[in-house]
Amino acid sequence: PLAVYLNDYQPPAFVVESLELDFDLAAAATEVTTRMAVRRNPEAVEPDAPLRMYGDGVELVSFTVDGAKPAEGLLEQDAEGLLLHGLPEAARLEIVSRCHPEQNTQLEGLYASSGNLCTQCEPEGFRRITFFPDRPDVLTTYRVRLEADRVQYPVLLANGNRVEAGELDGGRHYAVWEDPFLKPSYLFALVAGDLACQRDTFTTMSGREVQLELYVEAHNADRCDHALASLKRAMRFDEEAFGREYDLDVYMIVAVDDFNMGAMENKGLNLFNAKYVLASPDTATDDDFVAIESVIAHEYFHNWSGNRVTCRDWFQLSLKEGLTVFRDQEFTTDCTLFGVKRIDDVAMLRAFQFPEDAGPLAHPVRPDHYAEINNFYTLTVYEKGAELIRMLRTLIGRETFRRGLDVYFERFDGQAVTTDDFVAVMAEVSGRNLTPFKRWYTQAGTPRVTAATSFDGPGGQARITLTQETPPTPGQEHKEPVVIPMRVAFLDAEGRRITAHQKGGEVQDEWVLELSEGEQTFRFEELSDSPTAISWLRGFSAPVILNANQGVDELAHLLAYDDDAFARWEAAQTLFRRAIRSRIEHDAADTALEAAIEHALAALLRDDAIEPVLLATILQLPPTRELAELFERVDPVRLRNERDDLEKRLYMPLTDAMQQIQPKLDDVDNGAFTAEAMGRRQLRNRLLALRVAARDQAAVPEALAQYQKARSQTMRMGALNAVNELDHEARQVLLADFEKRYRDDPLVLDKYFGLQAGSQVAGGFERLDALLEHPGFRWTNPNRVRAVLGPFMARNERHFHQDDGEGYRRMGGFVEKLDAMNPQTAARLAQPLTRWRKVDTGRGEQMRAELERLAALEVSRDLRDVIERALA
Ligand code: BAL
Ligand code: ZN
Repeated sequence: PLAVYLNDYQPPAFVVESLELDFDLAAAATEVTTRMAVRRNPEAVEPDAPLRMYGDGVELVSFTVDGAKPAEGLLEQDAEGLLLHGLPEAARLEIVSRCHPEQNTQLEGLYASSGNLCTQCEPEGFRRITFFPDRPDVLTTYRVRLEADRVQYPVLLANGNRVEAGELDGGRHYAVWEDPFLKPSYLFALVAGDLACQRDTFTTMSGREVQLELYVEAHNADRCDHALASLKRAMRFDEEAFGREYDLDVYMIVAVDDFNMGAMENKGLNLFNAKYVLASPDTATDDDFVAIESVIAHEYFHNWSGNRVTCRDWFQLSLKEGLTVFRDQEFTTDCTLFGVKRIDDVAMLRAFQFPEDAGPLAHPVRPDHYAEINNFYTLTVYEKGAELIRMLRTLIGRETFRRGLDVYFERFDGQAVTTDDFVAVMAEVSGRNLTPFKRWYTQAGTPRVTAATSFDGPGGQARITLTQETPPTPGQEHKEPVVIPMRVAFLDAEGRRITAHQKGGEVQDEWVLELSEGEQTFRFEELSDSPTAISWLRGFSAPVILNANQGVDELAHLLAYDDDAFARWEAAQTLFRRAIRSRIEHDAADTALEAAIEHALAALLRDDAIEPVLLATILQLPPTRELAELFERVDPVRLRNERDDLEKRLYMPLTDAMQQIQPKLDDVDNGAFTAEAMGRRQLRNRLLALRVAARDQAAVPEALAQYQKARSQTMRMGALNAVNELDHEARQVLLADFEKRYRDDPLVLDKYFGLQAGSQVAGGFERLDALLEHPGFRWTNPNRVRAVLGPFMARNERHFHQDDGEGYRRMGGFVEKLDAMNPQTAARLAQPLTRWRKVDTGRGEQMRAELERLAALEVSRDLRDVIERALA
């Protein structure tokens, strides 16, 4: 496909001074009357350029300029939409157009979901509703009139404030909404439907009362409390932590069944995938509760980072997404315990973003070209983007960073800006030259850092030498060094921090070393003791792969004592990775290493002081997809088997120790939703799963009992997850019960789909077939499709990577089928196939063959873009 380049950016030829949209809504065909006042943009490059209005699948009914039809030849219709030539300095346009919500299975633009009508406009969905200069730097005010059947669509919502509503003849009614804030078209939204409303209020820091309205289907009305409570917590947090206040009188959230993304931050009217709204203890796990709180907060935080200050063009996507992920991470950190949020975020980054950054789809946080922007809503733009913000804060300090954010929001309020603008503000407030830092935005790939140390004994000196290198990525052969803030501390034999100073610096017990060159040495003087261990990259201070060549004893020491939760967890992870690597590379277990790990884990299990949630997190081995990054190419089936075997061997001798903790966790199913309570449930479920994995005979009946007695979805799923890899009757019994219980509850049924599809128990293809035939499955619903195909590719190595290629062919076929309905979701689901170069040659070639088969078909632009990059 043709690419769009950042360097080609030009300001729009026209500004839109105001916009009125009239919708005559019906599922089969909706007529839209678009009235806009346009004026030539003084910043336009060409003074007499035509007005470009994009349109995608929209029928043009009529078009007038200042009340008259444009003269012959002035209005051009092409593949991208409309081009209007010969416009004066200012004009009023009126366009009547038609779109077809019911036929819209792409779920972009205006579409029907469960009998309701709703929209998704980011990034380029607005052009599927009407013709418009649909680009994020065209901001205007919207007045929207919705008219629809009163019985079928009693609720009519759009952005802003409702200024008028009334009944009409013929069983119809209408509502008029005005949004006083300037916004780009991607933040437009409307909803027409039969929905129940749960209400609450929030009083802002300046004392304004905001109405909170959560719209769901009536049968879900009892699953809204958590989302509303989360929203209020997020609103308060944004005031307290970032000084940001909400600006409209009403904040609406609508739960939608069929939704491509997690949620969408449309101004004052968020649309949510129902999965990230609806929760009750019986239907949602603790993880679901946490995820909902985080997504609710994320969309709310966008009101400032994204809506009030938006992106100039889509290359700047991380301007709002990286910053908003950073903000939601701060919020969740505030709600959870002991650094575990940071660990969870790092684990996700490593399992998903690092592989992306090392594969054919690698791209910078601020890409410089794209063929299909839908494919750039990535872990790199979001999660790595958030890491960049975090590093900026580390480099300039918390207070300066906060001041910078205030300046940023104030200065650019109502504007569409760039990541350069953001960094420039941080440079201004800190007085630092951040130009070298900007390489993080323009350079793809995960830097590899090597650390070496030498010591002169007690009271003496220490030297740390750090080197960095970033491997090549597609289109970027040569990489420059980036600015890496490396947080370190030295620990003594009791795990206490050692003090020292850098030349001319103060005595400290923790440092942020700034590595900005290929190699640098940092010197420390007058160490108060000789270090037993070095705690590196504390808090994961930079998104890099670190090799510090630490010995097993040093890692065990960190695991036992480190006061930084990330570094403590990382010590265990490093040990696990080393053991796996040894098994794969030497075809044998390193028994001495594994004995040392077991010993360290045993000590951890005896440690009464460790927080349950941290213990649960540390005990978990890395997932296969993260481990695969340790190798150039690897047989994923073998890797999974080695991983599971290591887990079994490490925990077999520890089953008694694990069982002894259990009585302390017998009361966890208590309906409490504090971080402590959730952490204890997590530990209880982790111990159960590890005992099952370690073949503890007593654990399976305990899992059965836990399931049967469970009063919460967390404990039910804990039991199911524990037995899901067992070819055992217990698994069948529990799954059958679960299916029966939740057959008519789609969001919970998705968990059943995931368990069945993700299990490596023999018969994976038969189970897959059965799931796709299940009455609860629908190809047109992204949640259902993702629930089945996602875990099959992510966790079921045995079947997805079956050596005859059956898994690849099946998935390729499903991607092809889905692409005809929903290209955006299809392109996403195709991504595991793109990793063919990481998989052992025999399998890799079969994956490539499946991609080539797809490439030869007529596929969507979304899918073609992914396939072409994967094969390049
Ligand atoms: N802007 C798309 C959905 C999200 O990131 O919030
Ligand atoms: Zn976002």
